[in-house]
Amino acid sequence: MRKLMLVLLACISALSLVKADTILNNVYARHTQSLNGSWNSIVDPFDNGYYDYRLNVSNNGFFKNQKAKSKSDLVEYNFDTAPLIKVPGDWNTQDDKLFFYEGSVWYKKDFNYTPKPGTKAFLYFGAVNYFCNVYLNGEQIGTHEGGFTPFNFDVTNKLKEGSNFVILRVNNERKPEGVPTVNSDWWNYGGITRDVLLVETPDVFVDDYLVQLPKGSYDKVEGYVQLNEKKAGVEVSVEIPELKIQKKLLTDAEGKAVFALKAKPKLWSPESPKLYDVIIRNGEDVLNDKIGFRQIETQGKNILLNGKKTFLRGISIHEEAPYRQGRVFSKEESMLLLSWAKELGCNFVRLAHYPHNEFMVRAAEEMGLMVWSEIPVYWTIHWSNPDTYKNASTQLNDMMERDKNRCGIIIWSVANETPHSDARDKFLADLAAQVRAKDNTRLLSMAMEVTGTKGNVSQVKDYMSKYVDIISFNNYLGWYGGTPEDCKTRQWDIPYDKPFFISEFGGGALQGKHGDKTERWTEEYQEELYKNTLDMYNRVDGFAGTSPWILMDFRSSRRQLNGIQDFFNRKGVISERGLKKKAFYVLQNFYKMKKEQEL
Ligand code: GCB
Repeated sequence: MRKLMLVLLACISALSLVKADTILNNVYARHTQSLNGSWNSIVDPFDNGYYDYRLNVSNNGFFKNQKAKSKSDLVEYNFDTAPLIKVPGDWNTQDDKLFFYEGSVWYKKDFNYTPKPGTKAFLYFGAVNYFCNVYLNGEQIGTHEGGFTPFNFDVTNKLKEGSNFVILRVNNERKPEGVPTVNSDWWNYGGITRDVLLVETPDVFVDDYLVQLPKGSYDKVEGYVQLNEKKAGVEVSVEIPELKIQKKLLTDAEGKAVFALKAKPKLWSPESPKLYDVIIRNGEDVLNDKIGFRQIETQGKNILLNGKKTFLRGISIHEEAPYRQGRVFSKEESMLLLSWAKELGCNFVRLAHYPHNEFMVRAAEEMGLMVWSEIPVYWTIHWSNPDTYKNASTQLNDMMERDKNRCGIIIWSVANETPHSDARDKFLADLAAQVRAKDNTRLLSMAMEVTGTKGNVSQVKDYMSKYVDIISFNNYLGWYGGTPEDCKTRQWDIPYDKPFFISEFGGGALQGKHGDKTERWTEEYQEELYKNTLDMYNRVDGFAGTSPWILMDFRSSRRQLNGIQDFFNRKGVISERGLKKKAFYVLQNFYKMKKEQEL
């Protein structure tokens, strides 16, 4: 009975936790103080700093940052002498002992702050994997679940003049009901993996805006400016100097100013990734952005960019750093990965399997790469669990919120390789409806699977097909089933009047391992697989693009074969050390040919 009471109490206190505020749009254009750098860290496998010895959430946990006041005082932790860890950065690649670690780590950072009248302050996190409790000066200010989306808390009334400290309990244990769930094929990098910023804004400020071409139009720029408060009659302005737009607007009762302006911007495309300087102003509060304009649509089996048929010459990318491994968090590393995609001849990247950092998305846009952006609804998600759905839906919302002004993103993807069931169909249909309700200027898809094969005919028939604009599916013919030779005779039955896109194909090769084309793990096998697969799909009507799996070998706990995998998924066309495999050149040639055909 007592045990039950305690569990109930723990549940109630968990429910009363504060959730993060709405996300501050374009945070890097705001007035910020970086809290990146070295933080003190305490590894806490038993969650000793969170629960007491009866497993109740402690009200005197590590977040109090206690220090022994006298020589007889008992305090069994000390942040001041605890090892340093870098933020941003996953913990797995910073300390060998944490390579496989899944559990809690405490982080602490001291910082100075001088409150200013008429100014609000927010604590912003680019991403923390997977769950965190955030404490400021010894009090919890909120929690966040989901490892790849940003969140922030209003801390205006919680900051002190002078010295302050922020503490996080970060927990990356995989949970069956989580998003992603326990089952995945990438490294579960834990920690504060993206930037931490203290953001200052005026009391009344622009917390969101949208500037875009409305669906189907080329001579109008429309959108809105949204204040943090429901305040009517506030003057805000939208400026796009190059288009001679300088428009003053007044907010309505919701604190929102909607606009539609005549303009004929030069369109963004991979060949000419034109971005305009856009300035959103609310008195002293000024936000600068770079925004492009384009139309993306489908017509029958074609994908049209700015009204012109386009083949998506893509590659899938994990957010994993070349040479050093670990999570990518910088513009520089994002650009390195994307420059390899450019070298391949890509005009498109699939950022798998979760929202990548904002630098990656912005860099892709600047470099002329269209983007597929995805949430980690992957494999064996708990389809019938309402909390799981809420979690996925929140991640979808937050991904779309952060990147709504990125014209480079052309596809929102709501899932990857999910097994058919009624519960799954309902879950994904609801996510699809969410995308449609929020954005009609981009396409919707999800990476599906092959339904079955009879003789040499493979069929793709998925109930979700009616919800998507593009029939995307992953298929590993020649690797998980059949041989590369089978591609020569395989026929495809894809009974939809929609473009089809191969979101994944591929096979593993250890860079530098050579042999004949029938020997697994050799570059020659992978090369042959690429040749035959590309030939095969290229024969099928409606083939509108592909993002082979994958740009670079990446760490995965599932990949254990010694001497070959050593905890790397070897399906990269480039090794983790940046060395190109033979398949790289097959794909490069194919894309050269596809590009020439479009000219
Ligand atoms: C897939 C998954 C991807 C895996 C890949 C593989 O279908 O979508 O996450 O890494 O197969 O290598 O098996």
